[in-house]
Amino acid sequence: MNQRNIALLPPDTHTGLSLSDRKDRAAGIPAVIQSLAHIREETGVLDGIKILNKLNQKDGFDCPSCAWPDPHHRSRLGEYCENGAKAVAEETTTKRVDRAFFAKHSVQELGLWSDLDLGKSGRITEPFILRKGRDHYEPIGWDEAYSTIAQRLNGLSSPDEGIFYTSGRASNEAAYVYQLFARMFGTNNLPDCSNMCHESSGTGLGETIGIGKGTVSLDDIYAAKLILVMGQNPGTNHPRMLSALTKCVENGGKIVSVNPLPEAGTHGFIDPQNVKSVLVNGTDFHTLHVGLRINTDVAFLKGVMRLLLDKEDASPGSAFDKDFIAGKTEGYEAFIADLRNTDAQAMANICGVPIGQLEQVAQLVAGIDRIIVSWAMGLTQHVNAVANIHQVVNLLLLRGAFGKPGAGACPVRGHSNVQGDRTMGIFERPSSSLLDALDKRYGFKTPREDGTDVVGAIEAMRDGKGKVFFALGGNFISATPDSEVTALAIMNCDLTVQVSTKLNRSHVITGEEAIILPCFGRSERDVQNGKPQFVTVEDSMSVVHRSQGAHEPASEHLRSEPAIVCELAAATFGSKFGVDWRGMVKNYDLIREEVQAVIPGFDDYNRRVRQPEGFVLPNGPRDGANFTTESGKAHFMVDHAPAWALAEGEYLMMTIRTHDQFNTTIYGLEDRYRGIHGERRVVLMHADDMAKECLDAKDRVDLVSDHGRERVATDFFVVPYDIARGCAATYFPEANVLVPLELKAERSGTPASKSVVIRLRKR
Ligand SMILES: Nc1nc2c(c(=O)[nH]1)N[C@H]1C(S)=C(S)[C@@H](COP(=O)(O)OP(=O)(O)OC[C@H]3O[C@@H](n4cnc5c(=O)[nH]c(N)nc54)[C@H](O)[C@@H]3O)O[C@H]1N2
Ligand SMILES: Nc1nc2c(c(=O)[nH]1)N[C@H]1C(S)=C(S)[C@@H](COP(=O)(O)OP(=O)(O)OC[C@H]3O[C@@H](n4cnc5c(=O)[nH]c(N)nc54)[C@H](O)[C@@H]3O)O[C@H]1N2
Ligand SMILES: [Mo]
Repeated sequence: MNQRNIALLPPDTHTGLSLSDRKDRAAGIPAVIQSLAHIREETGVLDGIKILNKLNQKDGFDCPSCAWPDPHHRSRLGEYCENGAKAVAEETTTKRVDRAFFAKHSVQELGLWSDLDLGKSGRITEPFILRKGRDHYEPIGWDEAYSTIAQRLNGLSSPDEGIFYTSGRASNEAAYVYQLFARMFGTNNLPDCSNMCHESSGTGLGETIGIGKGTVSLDDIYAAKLILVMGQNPGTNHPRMLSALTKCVENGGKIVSVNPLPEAGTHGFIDPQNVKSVLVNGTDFHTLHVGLRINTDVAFLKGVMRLLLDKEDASPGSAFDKDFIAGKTEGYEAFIADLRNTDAQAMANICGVPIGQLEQVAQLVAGIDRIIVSWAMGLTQHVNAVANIHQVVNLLLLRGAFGKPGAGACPVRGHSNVQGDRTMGIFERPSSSLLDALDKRYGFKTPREDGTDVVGAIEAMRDGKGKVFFALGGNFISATPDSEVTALAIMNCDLTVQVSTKLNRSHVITGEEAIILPCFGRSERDVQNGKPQFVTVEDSMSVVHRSQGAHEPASEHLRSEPAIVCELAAATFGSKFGVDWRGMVKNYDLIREEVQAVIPGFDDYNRRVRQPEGFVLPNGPRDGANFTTESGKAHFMVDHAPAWALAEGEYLMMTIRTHDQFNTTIYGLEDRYRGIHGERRVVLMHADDMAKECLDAKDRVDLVSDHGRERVATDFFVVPYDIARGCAATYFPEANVLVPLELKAERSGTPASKSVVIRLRKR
């Protein structure tokens, strides 16, 4: 147990709140000004522009921000957005966390810093170790670091006491060798950020269409007649999606947003790179905004489908694609029987919206098959999140909206290579076909028992069953639910290791001993054995392509992620498995040859990925409505719509991102589109609810969640906002302390961080 006296939570100090009107259109010139301001401050103007010119270009590097795909024709003016530029500024900062930094600041002191200040301290320059009983990190050589970790791992009484976390920025090459390393070590304990993110999408899609991935391409977005954007804030989190939505609207498509908040990017877009767009104040997307309550999407979708059924009854063939349903699906009868018992008005009441809005959506849906539903965390982070995905698929199946241009399911991934990491085998519940392929290739017996996911890993560490925690990127402490519980769990470990670029809270709240292994960022040049290397990634639409940085690394002592994993494997296993780990480090083509031999869809990997646009992985449902379920048919699913049931004084809280952060990395304090400036400890509430609670704007409250025991997030400002009544919104990660570990999605295990019941306590 780490006995250091470290603050378990970040400080609750205030930075100063000011409010302005919210925007109903995203981007425009302010976006350009903001990107340049971050680049100027962190990187310097000349270097910054040079690096940005390589961002998302065919010969350049993949943006480390989101997983939105690149269009065929890349703009030479810049194929990136404001938040991509901020991510690059953050990575290419000229500030450094070096020996002098750690000599000056103890971990106890760093524990009192905000996430913003920790992140802004700069790039880590060499490996560091926090030895048992010491309060300061000290430098350690790479070889000693590897052998220390290997020794600890080899000393565990069972391989399952090792936990190997991955954040979704790791390349395919790093991810492949990492999962191989963990399985050769003897465990499937491979939790990843996906467990907290799109796990519910993967589970829900797998159960219905047989593949846990989206089924659309960018061309489909351009060709769609209707896109339902559900539980997603693309203006902030996937800004380049707005260019695609603009094309859709210009081609006559309609956009409906379904969200408790009216987010700027789903209402309109001013393309800052297009003079005409700036002059005419952009493109209006605003077909319809359904401002439903949090976690009422099942009710919304069932209500719409009930209205479609009424249309179909009144005029057969007008609302359902009967041929598609008969030929391609099963479970229709049970689904329709349930729908007949569903009252559309009751569903509208649960959502807290007029039934007329559901009728409008049903009207838009009936008669067209070019329908796409896109979604992100608003659908996946609830207890019944998997049901949300089922109902999305049901709607698409009724219209036969699979395997056709302009149609399909579009879960918009978060981290830039989170989808690729899964394809490479980062999964705590691997398929037996993957394990069989590994056994065959390497002649060893892979562990067959499922490993722990994120929540399971926290429980294991809390209960003394997880002893060495290794993180390939990310910020486990701040990203996970129940911050105090998680902090104590991590502190219960013997050793925690972070492979990272920048400092974060996971370097401060650690096991008894802690090691930091600093790595290259995406934008940086990776030369091995005198030869420049590239890595590969998979975007949200299953396109696998190259990423090659060109910028001088932040320090000469950094290593690449594939090199770190391979060196660690060599130190841990010696020559045991006969794998040429060091050979793979010298030439990443050799890693890709391993991938090709084990993972389906990667034939001729090294040649195909050198094509300027990479290649697209096979996807049955997308490539002709060939569902990859056991029966070959897509399944209609029956799910119950949870009632809206809160006691007096209770609110349902979602934790969301501001416009000025990447997950736990805080870029600044501006939530520009929402008109909230200078402060992150805010709780957004409807004015009527505030009046009910006798609260005025900027009043200070503690937020209390009573799930099993009392959890408190202290000192938040109340902000009146255009949010559904009965709902509240706070920012992630400040409010994670309120998310109970045991509150998670059924079957996918995703923390329900958008469904936390809270009360307010006035200060
Ligand atoms: N700049 C930037 N880009 C990012 C990230 C970032 O932090 N910053 N993070 C990346 C990652 S890892 C991810 S996963 C994605 C996240 O992308 P998003 O999912 O867009 O991010 P959130 O801020 O969590 O927003 C969720 C949205 O869902 C809505 N919502 C919440 N609950 C419900 C509900 O019950 N029903 C419906 N219909 N809507 C609901 C919220 O109002 C909000 O608009 O973005 C990726 N891209
Ligand atoms: N309450 C609440 N909690 C949430 C969410 C929510 O909406 N609400 N969202 C969840 C979601 S969707 C996700 S994906 C998770 C995110 O969980 P994580 O992926 O664990 O967290 P990040 O904040 O993305 O990780 C940031 C850190 O990654 C490191 N890093 C940056 N670039 C690199 C790189 O190139 N290589 C390496 N090795 N390290 C790098 C830096 O040190 C940085 O501090 O959080 C989840 N937690
Ligand atoms: Mo995510």
